[in-house]
Amino acid sequence: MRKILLTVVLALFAMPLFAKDVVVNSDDAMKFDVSEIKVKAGEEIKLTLNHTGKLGKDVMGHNFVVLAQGTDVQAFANAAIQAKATDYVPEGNDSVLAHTKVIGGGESDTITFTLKEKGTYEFICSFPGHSFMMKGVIIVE
Ligand SMILES: [Cu+2]
Repeated sequence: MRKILLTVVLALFAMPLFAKDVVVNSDDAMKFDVSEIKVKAGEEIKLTLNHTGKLGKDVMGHNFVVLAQGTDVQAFANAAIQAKATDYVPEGNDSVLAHTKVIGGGESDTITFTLKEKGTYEFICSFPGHSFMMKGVIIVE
């Protein structure tokens, strides 16, 4: 009986009381290793973007940008090209729900964010020319 109780208590502690950890790796081949991320509505997401390559952020920089549902991704990516000073995230753009900074080989960045509404959110790397390869979806259930 006591053992069962202990197991139940441990199981409770093992539940995601804190943020959901998501790790996304990117590389010199202009790829994310994840194309689909599933989370629950309202849960805090702790997302770490790693760059496992060797190239610097000026030539092979990557970021992770979460876009609002219904965003015209191509139009956003085009606007982002102009925003080098702000890590290719246009300032004051309502489409951006969360983003990391731009990182180069060997670097990482971690962000936390929450998606409250169920649905499908697109994510991209907004470094010029990368979004057609570096993209995926966050499915919020
Ligand atoms: Cu990139």
